[in-house]
Amino acid sequence: MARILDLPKVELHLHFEGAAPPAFIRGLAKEKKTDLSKIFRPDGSYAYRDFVHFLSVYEAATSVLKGPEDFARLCTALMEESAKNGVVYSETFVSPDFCGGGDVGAWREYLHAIREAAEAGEKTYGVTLRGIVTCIRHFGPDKAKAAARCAAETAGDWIVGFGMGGDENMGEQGDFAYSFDMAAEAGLRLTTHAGEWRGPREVENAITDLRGMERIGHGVRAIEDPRLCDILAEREITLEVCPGSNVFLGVYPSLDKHPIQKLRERGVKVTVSTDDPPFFHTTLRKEYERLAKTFRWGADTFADLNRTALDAAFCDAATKEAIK
Ligand code: ES4
Ligand code: ZN
Repeated sequence: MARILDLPKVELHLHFEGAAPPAFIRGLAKEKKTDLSKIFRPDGSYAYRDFVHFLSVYEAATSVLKGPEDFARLCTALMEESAKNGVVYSETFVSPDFCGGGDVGAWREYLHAIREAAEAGEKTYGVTLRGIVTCIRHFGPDKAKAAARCAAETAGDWIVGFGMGGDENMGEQGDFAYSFDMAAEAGLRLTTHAGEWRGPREVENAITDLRGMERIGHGVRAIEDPRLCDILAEREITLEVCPGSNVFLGVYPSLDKHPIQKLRERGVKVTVSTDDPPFFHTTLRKEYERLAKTFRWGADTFADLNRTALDAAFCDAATKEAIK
């Protein structure tokens, strides 16, 4: 098991604010004299009932992250935690909606602070971090356009992708085509959350109604449609699978019922990530440990998952080469 847990890991699906430990958020709330007691349980963990409530608790927690400096501190905390888990490369979802409200000038200031922390963190912790600008589906297509504009203006060696998270039951993937097109034209690579709460049609919509989709966040419910699995396999669309998140939120009742193994067997490219680790009481090491036990995966399987993840990473070839 130690051989598996100590493997160098590549993580592709990690929400920046969702990586904030509850103690970190409580500390900021205290500094800012904000009462956040209703989002914490007596044991100090985040308190929410279901996914939609999770999103509102997430937004409440994020509300105490006020300026660029707070996001820089969070970046350092995230990288320290990633390093503890043996992560060598990580892509994280950052949202202009939480960093200046979609204003390009303000976003640049937040991004500058985050990047400075990421560069320092790379030296201190040996983790390479890249950003995926992420719009939030339940904020609607207009807010998504503002996020895409921020993404397009800052596309480059650090902001490497554009994505969408949020409530999958709100609107349709195609409502956001303008934003995804704008991001793609700026050279950004694309991913979107799909097939977590809605079924396989949502994954199909993501790859047909949005041009150039290369990865899908979650995407696990594609397993319900064998023909769709064949298409994903053939097009080498990579799923950013977050098994612990899916089980914690009740998408599947337990890990042994999770389709990650079946997706692999069908030839779909899958990777493993944590989503919002402290919210789901997980870490990447815990994910590996549970997967190894449940599916009897050995070090070779995990090495394969990490190769797939590095192949599907949105950074440039030189960065990948330096990680190998
Ligand atoms: C999410 Cl917008 C957002 N933030 C954090 N986690 C998420 N999962 C799905 N959407
Ligand atoms: Zn997610």
